[in-house]
Order: sequence, then C-alpha cells, then structure tokens
Amino acid sequence: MGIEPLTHLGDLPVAEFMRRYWQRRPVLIRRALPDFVAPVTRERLFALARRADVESRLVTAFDRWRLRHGPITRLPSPRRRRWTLLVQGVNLHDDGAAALLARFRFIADARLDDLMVSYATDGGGVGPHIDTYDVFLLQAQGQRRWRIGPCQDPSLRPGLPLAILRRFTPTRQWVLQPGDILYLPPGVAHEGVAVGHDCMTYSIGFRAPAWQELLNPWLDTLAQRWQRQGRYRDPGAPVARHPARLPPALIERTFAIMRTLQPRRRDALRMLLSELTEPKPFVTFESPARPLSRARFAVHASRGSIRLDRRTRLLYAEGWAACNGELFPTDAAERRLLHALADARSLDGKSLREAPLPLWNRLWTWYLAGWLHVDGGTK
Ligand SMILES: [Mn+2]
Repeated sequence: MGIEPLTHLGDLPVAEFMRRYWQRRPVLIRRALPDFVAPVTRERLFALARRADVESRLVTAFDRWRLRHGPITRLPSPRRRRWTLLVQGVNLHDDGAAALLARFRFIADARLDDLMVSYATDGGGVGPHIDTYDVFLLQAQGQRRWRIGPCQDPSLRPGLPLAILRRFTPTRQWVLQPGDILYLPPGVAHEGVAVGHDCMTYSIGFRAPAWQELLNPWLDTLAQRWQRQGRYRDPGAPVARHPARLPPALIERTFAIMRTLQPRRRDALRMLLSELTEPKPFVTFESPARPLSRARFAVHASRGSIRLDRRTRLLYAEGWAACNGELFPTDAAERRLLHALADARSLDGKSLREAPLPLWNRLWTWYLAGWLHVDGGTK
C-alpha cells in the first residue's frame, strides 16, 4: 500500500547520488524513471490553474516578459510560441502527483517542498535564474533544453516582473527527453527553454530552511514567554569612585539572568517539528461530509486501513511529534504505530487493532479534521 521510494535514479543508486551529488553538484540522469508515466495531463494542469486554491503563474515572452498570477482562466493558444504556465504544489491537489513525490522519500520529509509542474510552448521558459532550493527537473512530456552555469554575479535585470539574471554564462547544456532528470543543487544558474510545443517539466523541489525564517517564530515566543518580575538591586554597593564606569555587579547579574534563557535540545526539536509541519498558505482540509461516529470509525479502520491526506505533514522525533503544525508529546504505548503511520503514510487495520486508546482518539480527531481518511473495509 505505501509507495516504495526509488532505490535508483537510472543506473545510479540513490545512496551514491546522496553521497556524490546531493547539495554538491548538478547531475544529468538519462531515463532516470524508465517506467515513468506522467500523472498530470495538460488538461488537468490547465484545470488546476483555474482554481483559486491553487498557486499558479503565467509567464509570456511575446514582445516582452510578462507575469500574471493565478487563478488563470484564459490561456494563450497552445500553438502560440513563448509562453509558460507554472502550477505550484500539484502534489497537494492530485493523488498521482503525490504518489510521484512519494518516490523521492529517500530524502527526509523535513526537506521536501513540493511538485511544481510547468507547461510551455516552443521557446517558452522563465529566463536564466538561480533558486535557493534543491530540485529534480523531471522531463514529463516533450523536450526542454537546459543550460546551466556557475553564478558569478547574482544581480538581476532591472524592471522585469521575474527574477532574471543580468549575466548568464552557460557552461553545459542538454536536451531532456521524457523520463530524464536534471538535478540541481541551490545556487546554480540555469535556464530551461521548451524545444517544440507541449513541453511539460516537473520540478521536485526540496527546501532548506533559512535560519532566519526558522528561528524568528521561536524568538518571538521567547520574548512573550520571558516575563520576569523584579529589578536590579544593589544594597551595600561601594562608593562610586569612577561614576561613569558600569558597575561590574550589574554586568554579572544581568548576564546571570540572560544565561537562564539558554534553550535546551528539546526546544530545538519542538520548534523544528511545529515549523516544518505547518501547512502551506494555500492548504485547506475538508472534513468528511457525513463523519462516522468514534465507534464506527474504529470498526471501519480496523477492518480496512487508514491513510494520511496527501496534504498532511506528520513528523516525529524522540518523544514528540507534530501534525500540520500541532505539536504533542507521544507516549510510549502509541509511539511505534504513530511512527509507522508517519513513515508509511498509511496503516492497515490489522496493526491498528493493537492501537491504544489515546492513539484512537488522536486518529479520530484527525479524521474529523480531514487530515486522514479511512479506506476499504466492509461496511
Ligand atoms: Mn529554477
């Protein structure tokens, strides 16, 4: 039931990929996914772009660069050259796309960002640029020419609606065919241009949290949490012979109080879990229309199976876990099953029969919130 992550990209074992290329250098892998069938058709993609809950952009380069944000209800003709449609987070809206992304779970979920699909007509692209993300550029349909090079100068062309590099000196280029993958670590300058019409590229993106983004919410809570009564006192202070000199006792006492703020390892763990499971801004969950009662839920689930919604982010570490931004301590009795659910993103009914009561309660709450679903089982 769970989707097995890839063991190889083409002939390259993923362990070797991680050792040699991940975060280090670009690599082109021909026929990386030999059995690859594109899960998202052009029509499906265009339909997604029309929706208000889907993040999409239309880039045209007819006379000059133009950018429009979604929802995109009218597209140029697929026979017109030099336009491209980009749809973000396709894995959040499409099971086939989510399944494709799951094959890249040889990399930790904490690093996974999303699957973006771009559709382009002949000559279409978004110009030379750099990304802060690791990306697998998987050619899904048609052909695209990628040119890459070192980024010596990150300055951008002024006055454009897109981030396009002022200077781009490509050193390597390839034309990708369906099933080929080009992996790029962050910071490599690149440009992809469709060769012929009906070009579709899937960008499987991996985020690296910026320290600033990650730590800011924690620093804010620290400021709120840190309430302390009282003031500095100095009974018995010596006569100030150098009145402008800061009293050493004031420095010592202040430092002693600041030291009490030292975070513990557990604080880092909790911060990471809640930040990295926070749903993306566009994500909403739908509760079941006619929810099962707590008892019926347990019956259905233990006869069939449960699976996490494709939008749900569930991460765990040590004695803690977080689901969609909600942090909780896990108790020893539920831990094994909860971790199994998080790793496989599904659990069969047989293993659920041993689930302790607190875990059943948790699962039922998640079911009511639309975070997980019950499958199969007889009624
Ligand atoms: Mn890019």
